[in-house]
Amino acid sequence: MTTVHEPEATLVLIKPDGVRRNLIGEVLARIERKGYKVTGLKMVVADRALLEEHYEEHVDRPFFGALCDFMASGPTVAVRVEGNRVIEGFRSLAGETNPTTARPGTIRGDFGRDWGTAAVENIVHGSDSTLSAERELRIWFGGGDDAPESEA
Ligand code: D4T
Repeated sequence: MTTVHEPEATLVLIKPDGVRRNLIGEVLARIERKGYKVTGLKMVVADRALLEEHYEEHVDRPFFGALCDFMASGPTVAVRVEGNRVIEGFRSLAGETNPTTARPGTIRGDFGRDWGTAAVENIVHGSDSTLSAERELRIWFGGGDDAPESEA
C-alpha cells in the first residue's frame, strides 16, 4: 500500500498540574488508544534554563514568568510520541489552549478548568509543527546517543 504521510514524532508534556492530579495514565491511555506509539518517556522537574529554551517564543509575553514558575512547580512527564500526522493528531486530542472553552471529549476540555492562577494550567503540551517537534524533542530528550529509538 502507498503511504501518503511519513511517520513523524512529537513532544507531549504532561504538565505539573496533570501530574499532581494523577492524570499521567489517562493521557497516555488516550494517546495509545488513538493508535500512536510512545517511544520515549521521562519524568523531570524542569529548571529555568530548560523552560526558557522551551518557551523562547513567549519570552516577552506578560505571562512568561508565571508560566515558568508553574512549569517548575513539580514534575513534568515528557513523552515522545510517533505516528502519521501525530503532531496535528495530538493537538486535536489535547483541545484548545484555554481549558474553560476547550471542547468536552478533549483532554483539556474534560480535565482542565480556570483555577484563577496567573498561568493557564491546561494539563498537556503538544508540539505545533515538525520544526517545533524536532527542537523540543532535542531540548527534553537530547539529540545524542541516549535519544530514544525510532519506531520500527
Ligand atoms: P502549549 O505550548 O502548552 O501546548 O500551549 P498552546 O500551544 O496550546 O498555547 P500557546 O503556545 O499559546 O501558550 C503556551 C503556554 O502558555 C500558557 N499561557 C498561554 C498562559 O499562561 N497565559 C496565556 O495568556 C496564554 C495565551 C499556556 C500554554
